[in-house]
Amino acid sequence: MPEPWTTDVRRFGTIDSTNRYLLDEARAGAPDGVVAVADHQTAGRGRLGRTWEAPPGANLLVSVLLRPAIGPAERHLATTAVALAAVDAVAALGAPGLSDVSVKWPNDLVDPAGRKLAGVLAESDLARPGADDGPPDPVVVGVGINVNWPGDDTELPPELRGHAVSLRQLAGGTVDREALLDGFLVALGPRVTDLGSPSGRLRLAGDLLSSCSTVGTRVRVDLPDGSFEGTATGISPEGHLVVATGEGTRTVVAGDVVHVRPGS
Ligand code: BT5
Repeated sequence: MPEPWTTDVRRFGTIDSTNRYLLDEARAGAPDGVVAVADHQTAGRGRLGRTWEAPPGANLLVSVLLRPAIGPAERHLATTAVALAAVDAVAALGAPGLSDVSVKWPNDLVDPAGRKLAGVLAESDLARPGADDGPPDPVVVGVGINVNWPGDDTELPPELRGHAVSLRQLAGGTVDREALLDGFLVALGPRVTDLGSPSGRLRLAGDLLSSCSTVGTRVRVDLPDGSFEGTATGISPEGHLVVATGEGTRTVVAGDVVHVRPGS
């Protein structure tokens, strides 16, 4: 069995948020390579103040502390590295039904029907940049993967019905969370190594392109100052989404993307 990326895995029964925990650890000087895993989060975070839902003991809730020596323009690739490790780990479970999971840019894992299987949240503390001669600034990347919840749509809150899916549903039976965590930590090693070199970062962007169901799709991009529509045509070397619109090409660094079905 290949080695896991780290052995510093801190386990929690109940915690507010594994991302919050590691951001605090990072502020206190914790090094690259700390992992936090929880059975239950009382304040699981999504992006933009949204929440991440998971009942106790059912799903994988894990965050990793990275200190990649990369500039702000390439920080998206930290999300990419973790999302690709999650895709790798799901595929490594080897169950039928789990090989068609893709990445919906910027931070979701989805099934072929577009239902959300997992979400990735990268947070950094750029208000407190590190000293020039200190370790690189931290980025905490958390992923929530729906493993054994929901068992079916009726278990979901109404707003998630038809929009969320679990590995259990896709595999047709319960899935071992520990095996998934082990696979994730193994898959993370080469992905994090890739973050540290220009050629590795190109590989991450290329692998994101191969795994990304957004590319080739008609999309609506929601930005803080408005929305626009176009066709997603590629991924930039920094991991950003390239969208062709009637007025030319736009590169999206951050935003919410909706896959628009023709005619909708
Ligand atoms: C995300 O945000 O998808 C990032 C989720 C990251 C969660 C992990 S768990 C470990 C670590 N610690 C944390 O505190 N967070 C991270 P976003 O793209 O904003 O999506 C959030 C939206 O997804 C919600 O507003 C719901 O609509 C939907 N959602 C919530 N829980 C879900 C679930 N279990 N499955 C599918 N969709 C869900």
